[in-house]
Amino acid sequence: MPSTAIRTCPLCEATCGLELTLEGTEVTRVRGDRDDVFSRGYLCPKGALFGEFEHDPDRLTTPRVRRDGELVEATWAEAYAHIADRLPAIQAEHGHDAVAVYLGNPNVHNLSGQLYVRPLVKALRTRNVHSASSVDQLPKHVSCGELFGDPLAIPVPDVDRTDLLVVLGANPRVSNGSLMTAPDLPGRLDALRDRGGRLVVIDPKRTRTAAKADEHLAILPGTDALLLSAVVATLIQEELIALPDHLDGLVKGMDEVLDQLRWFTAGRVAPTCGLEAERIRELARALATTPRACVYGRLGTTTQPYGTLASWLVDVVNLLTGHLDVDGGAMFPHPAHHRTRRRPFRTGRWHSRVRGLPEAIGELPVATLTDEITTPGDGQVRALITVAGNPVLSTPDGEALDAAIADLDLLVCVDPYVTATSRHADVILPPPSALQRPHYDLAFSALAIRNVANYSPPVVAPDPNVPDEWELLLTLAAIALGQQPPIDTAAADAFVLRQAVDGVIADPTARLATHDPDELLAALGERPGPDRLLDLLLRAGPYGDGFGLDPDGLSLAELRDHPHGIDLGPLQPRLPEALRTASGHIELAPAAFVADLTRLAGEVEPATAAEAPPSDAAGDGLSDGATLTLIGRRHLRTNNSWSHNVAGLAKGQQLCTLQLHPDDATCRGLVDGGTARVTSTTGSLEVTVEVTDDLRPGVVSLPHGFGHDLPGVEQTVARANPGVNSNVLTDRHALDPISGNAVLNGIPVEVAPA
Ligand SMILES: Nc1nc2c(c(=O)[nH]1)N[C@H]1C(S)=C(S)[C@@H](COP(=O)(O)OP(=O)(O)OC[C@H]3O[C@@H](n4cnc5c(=O)[nH]c(N)nc54)[C@H](O)[C@@H]3O)O[C@H]1N2
Ligand SMILES: Nc1nc2c(c(=O)[nH]1)N[C@H]1C(S)=C(S)[C@@H](COP(=O)(O)OP(=O)(O)OC[C@H]3O[C@@H](n4cnc5c(=O)[nH]c(N)nc54)[C@H](O)[C@@H]3O)O[C@H]1N2
Ligand code: SF4
Ligand SMILES: [Mo]
Repeated sequence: MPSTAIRTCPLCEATCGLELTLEGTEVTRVRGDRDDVFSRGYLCPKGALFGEFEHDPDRLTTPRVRRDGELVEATWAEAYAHIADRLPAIQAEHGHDAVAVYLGNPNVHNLSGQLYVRPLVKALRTRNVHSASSVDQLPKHVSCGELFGDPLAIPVPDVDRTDLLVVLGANPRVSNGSLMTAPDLPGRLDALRDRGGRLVVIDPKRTRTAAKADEHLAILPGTDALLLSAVVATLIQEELIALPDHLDGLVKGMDEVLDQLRWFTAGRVAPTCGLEAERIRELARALATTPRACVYGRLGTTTQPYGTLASWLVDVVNLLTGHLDVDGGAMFPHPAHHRTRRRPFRTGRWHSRVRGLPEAIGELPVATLTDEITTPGDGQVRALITVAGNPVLSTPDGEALDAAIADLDLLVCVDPYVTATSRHADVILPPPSALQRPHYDLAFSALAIRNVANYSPPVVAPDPNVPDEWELLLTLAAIALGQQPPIDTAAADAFVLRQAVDGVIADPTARLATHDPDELLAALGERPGPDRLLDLLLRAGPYGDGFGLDPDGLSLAELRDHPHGIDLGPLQPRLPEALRTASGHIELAPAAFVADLTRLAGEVEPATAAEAPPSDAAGDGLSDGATLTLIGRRHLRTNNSWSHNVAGLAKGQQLCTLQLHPDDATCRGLVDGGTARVTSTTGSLEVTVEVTDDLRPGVVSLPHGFGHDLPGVEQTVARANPGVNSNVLTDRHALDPISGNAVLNGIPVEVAPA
């Protein structure tokens, strides 16, 4: 008899509800859950193939251990013993920093990753913590950390109520949204236009989102901060600045920001942006005069040389046009879980050993991991633990990293596949199927355009002989602390819970400050694993039952009774309550940001731009006939590096092509379907050409996450149609200097027939 189960999709940030049909443990059909309070039945091609992701025959079900050079199957005990033999010894001999960690994107889609990676990182006591954040959204964290005092207080566009949405460097019709959790963004963008609203897309490419917009501005890569500065300069010139009433008197540094940005007039910057000045001015006027309007910036604005400035200026523009923390503007979500109040935000609490790059949100830029592995000296990295990451394909200068990790003394990968990265592993620890674990979106409920809470219990009973991902992470933590496996993970979990309870009670902003920790522990009961921690966070959270304070409030039990989720309503204004700055104000003019405006201004002066190193010369992206500017793209049927093995998704299509404008193709003798050689200062590759006028002349596009033909990769479908690793072309020395985020867009390349 088939059974059905309701579950939130873990494959992207949209958090759609899935209705799964199962025969035994096998998913035989997936539909959108029409009763889901947020997604209302929406489903994309990836979600529809959720079952194929889970049942992929290449997924590992037992650990692998390297013996005589070969990655062979091993028992869990053997795999753990292998790690216990080496990991503590490496740290004892070479110091804690000799072990680095890389945390990949799927951790954020996984309750175990969200709750148990931190204990592992703490146990390792290393400064060499890296994650996919520094090839993604780190500039936004740093910008919000400085402005609002909380790197996780990220305003999201109130898509359902806005009448003008300006999208910079994002393609939500394909990505389904990022730092903007909303199922069915295609439908929501249609609805915006149906109610008479306008969508403006600013992107070097006429993307699917741009093609369906009211206006598309084909900006040159890397010039968003200039464009946004010119919007502010126009607001100043035309006296259009009007803060939201409730924020008057709450903003510090406003005069300084205005003084600094006045110079960046539309007339001055427009040629560098590749746009007409008047269109920038019109954009400023439209933002200022539309009562419900919002600017939203995403990946194209963060993975570039001015990532922090662009992220900052998005919020500056929203504030100055009266749209920050206001209905229909950019608003702060209020998720259901308790979030511990952090110390005042600060970057640079430590620096990377080799390049002296500053820490941000507890991590160092992954772009410098190769340097830390290959540069001898005290503190050299000799071991690496990856959890849900594939840095060889997803971080800059992938070839150099590939070579570096091959020489490590120990590589442990927590991953279900033998990938471009984990092929070098000494031990691979595969997590169980997503069907066997509970799901709750701690990260994405804090970025959602409505306040929603939705819990999914495991669909398939966990196998008692296979560790769940949280057990695996706690085992690694215990090993790092010198314990010998087998580890009592229930005891380790009790310790983690005790710390979490103490943390909640110690938090002066928590509702439970006067509670007795033992009472809370007793109320949470004896059930190790993420459910219990989640229950604590929900009950202590703003809508929670407060362990008796509000009997009608939220708890895990309450969510279990609502399998389609609980809608907690539209976003509400949250300032000043959500501010965590020391001053209690919005700090609009962080010193480092203001200082970086000098570099930005240098992009405008042709004489200065000419002196900048090529990787920083983003403003000079206008095609000079020889050098082209490379950007990336996503496809509806991909998910970073790890969806290409799902046969039903890939469908044998050639998705990894170099897209370029017909004029750029013709003058180089390139034809559609032919092969081009693409060369940057870092590397070179050959790739199939796709000629399209979707790109503006001078800009070419190549997706990331491909390149699955390296020796040893065990992804049969992906290998058959491997594509190329675009990060062979990206430079690990090209960073946004404030955040340390890698520059993955706007790469100067030469393109010629192969
Ligand atoms: N050039 C270029 N590079 C980019 C980007 C770009 O636009 N251009 N985008 C960047 C962005 S935004 C991101 S987020 C990064 C992503 O970079 P990564 O996070 O390094 O890469 P993913 O491809 O997401 O790899 C995830 C790995 O997690 C494994 N995995 C999947 N599910 C689970 C699970 O439940 N548990 C565990 N333990 N493992 C799991 C997969 O098998 C895969 O090996 O790439 C970045 N790199
Ligand atoms: N189908 C699918 N969905 C995904 C993913 C996936 O791999 N596949 N990955 C997920 C992840 S990890 C993330 S982080 C999100 C990302 O979500 P988005 O940010 O929406 O995704 P991208 O398609 O990378 O959009 C970036 C856009 O920026 C443009 N761009 C490049 N350089 C510049 C520039 O300098 N300025 C401006 N204005 N635009 C520029 C590119 O042309 C591109 O259209 O998507 C998520 N969703
Ligand atoms: S849009 Fe994202 S969350 Fe929704 S079904 Fe597709 S992959 Fe899953
Ligand atoms: Mo990402």
